[in-house]
Amino acid sequence: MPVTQDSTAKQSQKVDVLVVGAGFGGMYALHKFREKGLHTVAIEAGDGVGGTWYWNRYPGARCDVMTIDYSYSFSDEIQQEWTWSERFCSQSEILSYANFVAEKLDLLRDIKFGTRASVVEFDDATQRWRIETEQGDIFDAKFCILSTGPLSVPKGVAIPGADSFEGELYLSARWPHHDVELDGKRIGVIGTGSSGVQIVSVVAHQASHLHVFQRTPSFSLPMRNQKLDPEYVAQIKKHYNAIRAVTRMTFSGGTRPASSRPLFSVTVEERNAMLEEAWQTAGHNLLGIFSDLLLNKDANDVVADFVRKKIGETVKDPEVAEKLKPRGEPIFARRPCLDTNYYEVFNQDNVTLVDCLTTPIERITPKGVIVDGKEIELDVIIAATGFDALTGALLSIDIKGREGASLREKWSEGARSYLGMTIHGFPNLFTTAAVNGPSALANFILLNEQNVNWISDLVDHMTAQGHDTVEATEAAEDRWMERIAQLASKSLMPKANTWYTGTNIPGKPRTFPMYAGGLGKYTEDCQIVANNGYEGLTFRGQSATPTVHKARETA
Ligand code: N01
Repeated sequence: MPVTQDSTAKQSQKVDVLVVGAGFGGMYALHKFREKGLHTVAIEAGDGVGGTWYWNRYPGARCDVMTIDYSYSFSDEIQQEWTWSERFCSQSEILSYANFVAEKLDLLRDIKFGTRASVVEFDDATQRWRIETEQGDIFDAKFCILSTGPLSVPKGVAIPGADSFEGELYLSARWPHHDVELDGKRIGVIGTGSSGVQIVSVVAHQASHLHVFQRTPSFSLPMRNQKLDPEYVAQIKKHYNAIRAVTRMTFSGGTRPASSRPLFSVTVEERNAMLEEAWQTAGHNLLGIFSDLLLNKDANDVVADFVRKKIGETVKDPEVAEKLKPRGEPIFARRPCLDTNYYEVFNQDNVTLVDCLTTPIERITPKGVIVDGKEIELDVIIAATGFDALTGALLSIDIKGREGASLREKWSEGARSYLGMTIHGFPNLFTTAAVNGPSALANFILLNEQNVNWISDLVDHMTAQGHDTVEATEAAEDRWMERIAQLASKSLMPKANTWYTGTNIPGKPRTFPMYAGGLGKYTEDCQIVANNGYEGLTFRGQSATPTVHKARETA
């Protein structure tokens, strides 16, 4: 594809690797490729590192993966130097960690902040990528790595009248960087996914009155957060590398329990005791104490009933409790929330639950929100309405591959790629922790490390063999997509209307575009591809004819 005249007129910066995004994936990619001696530059739309933790600074923002797992494992020095204060850390502590790593690795000098990629275009003549930014930069790169994150494009407030609101309106995923005074205000929170649940649990104690606008209720489990005991931290640090070696091969990429015991293999009394223990110690353990909760609907129903019972026991008003109980979708098919006293706040006199399933928000007015024909007056609206997930950030960029082929067109019926890292028709372009890999189903930091390491090994292989470009074959991509579909077909996760399936965005094709076999199995799949001489990839050298490495049938 010849580059446009307009573009050629501008001065471009030539690099070996251009990384888009400076969240945990982009930061590690920058470090890894720079360490190889490749001239690597990252661009980042925000004004700092941290990705999701840079943007999502809403009240109560906290990670639902344990901190001992949710941190880089590639550097023992970083592991030993950094000490987490809590079992599940706050956004501000995670952002401090990202900045600590950026400083430690001296990353900032090669990141261009406030810079958003707008066009990423392959030049067939030079076999290189041209990356244009909204700010007018042009990069000319041999490799382009898109670490744009699965949850980085907020859905916004698609409710009529939102622009007319005269109070303060905040998006949870674009929370301002200045202090927001919420004490004593009339607040409305729209959305009850992970973000909304965390916000509600905090602002209920600040608001003069809080209205929670809930459409689909989420299952929320008690986080049971706690300060980390120094002796425990010392033990973790002593054995960190061994712990990481194990967690990398688990389903989630974390140290939480993962049993091989099906739910109906124990007596009713035994399973009730196990469910109760998980509820009392750490709600996220509920997913791991039995092996079949994502596979067997009857087993899943038992856990869903258990959580519904807990909601009923916590919320005093039976009508409110009933509305808070999720029904019609398996538990864990919608990502479960982890909370601190979420259900308890509905016992407060200053908290009202508005059931938007029976009485949807009709419109937003200058003074508040109209529901069921009545205006609820508000000073502040917080929209925690979710994201155009998995594909939103990639498709917000105009990506054109060989012969001008458009990624938006290629993905019009759903995202297609190989291993969630490389796309047929888009040579030397890589995605990390992206769609068609485990993505948000796995510990995001360990997954990013695995992806970047795999891509790095592939680039080493190309250098050794004298190859200039690499891309997935169409056949390998087809087989990988069959594997994604086959794994999803065994799981209950595709059965809900969520950002997992794309149904939260009107017009988006319904798919389940994540690898549902777990991080460990995925890592094995990627390793097999490498061990078999990078099967399923086509390499081209400057003088050589294309070398196609045929993919085997995946199991
Ligand atoms: O977004 P969501 P999120 N009127 O899509 C509702 C990660 N995360 O930002 O389902 C009324 O889950 C919508 O209702 P419905 C985590 O992976 C992690 O909360 O469309 N309601 C839903 O209730 C998570 O899964 C952490 O019926 C409207 C909500 O908005 C992912 O991010 C913290 C509406 C959106 O929920 C996304 O979570 C936060 C409307 N017009 C996020 N439009 C942690 O690590 C939308 N909704 C803890």
